[in-house]
Amino acid sequence: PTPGGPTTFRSRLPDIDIASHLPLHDYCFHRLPDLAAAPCLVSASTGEVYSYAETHSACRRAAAYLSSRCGVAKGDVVLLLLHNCPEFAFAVLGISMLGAASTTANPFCTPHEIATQLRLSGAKLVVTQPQYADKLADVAVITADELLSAEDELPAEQLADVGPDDAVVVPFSSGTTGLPKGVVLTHRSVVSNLAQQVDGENPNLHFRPGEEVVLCVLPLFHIYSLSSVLLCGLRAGAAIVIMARFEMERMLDVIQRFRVTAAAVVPPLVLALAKNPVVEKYDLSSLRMVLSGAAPLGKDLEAALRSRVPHAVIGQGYGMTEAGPVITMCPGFAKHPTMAKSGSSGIVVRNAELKVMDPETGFSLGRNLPGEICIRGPQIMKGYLNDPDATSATIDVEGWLHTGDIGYVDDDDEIFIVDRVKELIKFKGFQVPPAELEGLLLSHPSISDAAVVPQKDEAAGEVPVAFVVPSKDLESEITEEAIKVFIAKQVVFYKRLHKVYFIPAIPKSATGKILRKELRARAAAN
Ligand code: AYL
Repeated sequence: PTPGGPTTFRSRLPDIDIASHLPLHDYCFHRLPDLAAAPCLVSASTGEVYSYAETHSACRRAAAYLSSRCGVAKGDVVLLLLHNCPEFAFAVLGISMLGAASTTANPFCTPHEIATQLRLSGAKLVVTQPQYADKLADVAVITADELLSAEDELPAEQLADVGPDDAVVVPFSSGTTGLPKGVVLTHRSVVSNLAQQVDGENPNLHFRPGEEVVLCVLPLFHIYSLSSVLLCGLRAGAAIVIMARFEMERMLDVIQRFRVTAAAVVPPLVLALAKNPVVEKYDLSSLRMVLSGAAPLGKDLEAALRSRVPHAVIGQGYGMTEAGPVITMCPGFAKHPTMAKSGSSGIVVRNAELKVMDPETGFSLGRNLPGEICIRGPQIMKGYLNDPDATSATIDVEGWLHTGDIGYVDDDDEIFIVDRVKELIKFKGFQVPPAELEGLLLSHPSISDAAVVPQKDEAAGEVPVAFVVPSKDLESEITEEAIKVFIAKQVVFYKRLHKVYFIPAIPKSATGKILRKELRARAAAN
């Protein structure tokens, strides 16, 4: 409630018609008749090119294989444990055709992390590369190359009857608090959010059909690359150049060789592009847009990159897995671009409402006043999988998704993200949920209490650091190094602790909540 009614903000661009009745695969391949022979997926490592017709056919064959050989059917969940490759796309869209859903995980995750996601998602099959297969137990496994071993495509009459409210992608996110949870994104939410980016007379993110060459170096198991690179690229009719992993010189070579025109990156990659002298050896003149997202991009860094690629528009997208994911996008990427200020994360996507909520009063705030960013529209998640409590703590009864990010809207409708009030730590754009590390620390016999908070870091943005209360008597036996190793053995690389501070007690509120703000300040002072 707000005196005078809530203040809501909308896009500077007009609303559009969204084909939200379409299943994701039909929505993505709508340009197939015009672009059948145009390049769609390009494997940077093998040089192999799949045209739109070949990509569509490969998705249909993947669907046939998953259905007839693996028994995947409507309502099922399949875990994709893959580094970037064309088969990632075949799997996601083939699974969509069957009315099933993909849940995605980093193949560097530990067997325990993967087992947890398998259990929570209810996945009955894993698609992976051979080198990761030994991380899996008690579940059916196929390798990515098997996907194309079906002779025939899935017959049209076997395409599942898919409704807009069926799940299609179930990425994992810890949201504003607690452990990672399955985020149920439906056909409607994904299609709506893609449309909000690339559809309409004046797309906010304009990829030119049959001309754009988009770099897919960020991992597709994260929603940023899956949405803004792969699925937006397909919908818009771009060529998508897929790199299995990030390696600086390889990436520069790929940009030069394939004349990449649009690159989606994260701030640590901007840092490398802006500062690494090796960049001078390559011709990056083909680049016309560089999108940075998943973590804040500093003004200085943006300026440093601008001097390296003066011909490209540099701007930010801001989003959250639960939001479908994109919330704001730089208007400089539109077909008819308008200026965005340095440090801005762009304007709210079309066909959506954004409000800024005062965390103290719950009232919505006007321009230039920082508060919690909330977003509402057809694109947000249906909810957390099997977790109605977490869902209602995140999406309120009026349909607003609360992001846990603090930001404001300026006089030109641009959004600036200035802080984060949720627990989440972001290492190079990857999610590090403190609750997960705290749980592991508490399982250590020599630790009686623990809290994990972010610490600013030049290269990674933030790194997780722990405050630890040693158990009585065992005090002498525990070291910072031992705790770091204890955690490192159990988690994927980006969740490793960078520092451990021993303290006599964790500061807590009267209700027992960790006073994270206080610990963040202490970590900053160290
Ligand atoms: P998740 N500036 C500041 N913080 C950001 C930004 C940004 N541009 N983007 C994301 N974040 C933080 O679920 C913010 O705290 O999704 C947000 O709540 O892994 C959290 O990261 C969400 O983390 C795009 C551009 C997707 C961005 C994204 C967001 C994906 C990150 C598609 O085109």
